[in-house]
Amino acid sequence: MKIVSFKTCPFVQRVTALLEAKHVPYDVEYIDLSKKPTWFLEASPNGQVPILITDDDQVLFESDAIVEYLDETTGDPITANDPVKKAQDRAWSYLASKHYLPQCSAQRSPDEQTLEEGRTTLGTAFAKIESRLGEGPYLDGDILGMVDIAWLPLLHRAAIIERYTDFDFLGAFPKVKRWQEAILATGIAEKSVAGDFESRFTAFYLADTTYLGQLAKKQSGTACCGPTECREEDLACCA
Ligand SMILES: N[C@@H](CCC(=O)N[C@@H](CS)C(=O)NCC(=O)O)C(=O)O
Repeated sequence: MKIVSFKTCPFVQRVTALLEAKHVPYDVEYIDLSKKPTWFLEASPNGQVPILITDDDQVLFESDAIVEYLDETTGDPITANDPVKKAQDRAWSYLASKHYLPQCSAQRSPDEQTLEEGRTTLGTAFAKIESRLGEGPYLDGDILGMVDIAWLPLLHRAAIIERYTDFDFLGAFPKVKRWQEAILATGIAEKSVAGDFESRFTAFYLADTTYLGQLAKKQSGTACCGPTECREEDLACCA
């Protein structure tokens, strides 16, 4: 099977993280979203990544639908059997995915006030999942589930931002912090992205034009990798 991807897309990462968690092999084809190829526009009804092309050439789109399909058709399902738990897990997953784009926007904030507004928006979601988290290490104990996978892109990106800038979207949420550590310790986050993910991600979100970029510059004393390496229009996924 093949995932059609854009390197910094969180919706793609949710799909690839599930495949990594289930040890399922897959191919990835990266496209330039600023110059979508004709074959992609013909295949993708919403013109967005991810799409999944199955081994018998069926095209699936929308990351929610793709992860459900993949969980049903590969390895042992990690989706709950009980209909109530399954519906609850879907809803907690939706709380994550509906914050992917707000996180992208917050990371591109041009000034401190905009970044703080973004932190507040994301904070409402993190506060809700904080109240849902138990002893851990994962949301439902020892077994990594669909909800953990849905939150992984948010937690992974927050960790990178914190490492470069000391700015922490999760600072007010101790259980979410422990959960972030546990999920990152699985190695799935790194495996689910391209080898140059971090340099592309920092080039775009820690560019000189963003407030986080200025924080990163202060922390390191040097400019971050900027759009001289990666053309900004190639990276403009969630702007
Ligand atoms: N609802 C979609 C959202 C996917 C999405 O927003 N993908 C972005 C990249 S992160 C995209 O393809 N943007 C290009 C466009 O909208 O034209 C899903 O869950 O798959």
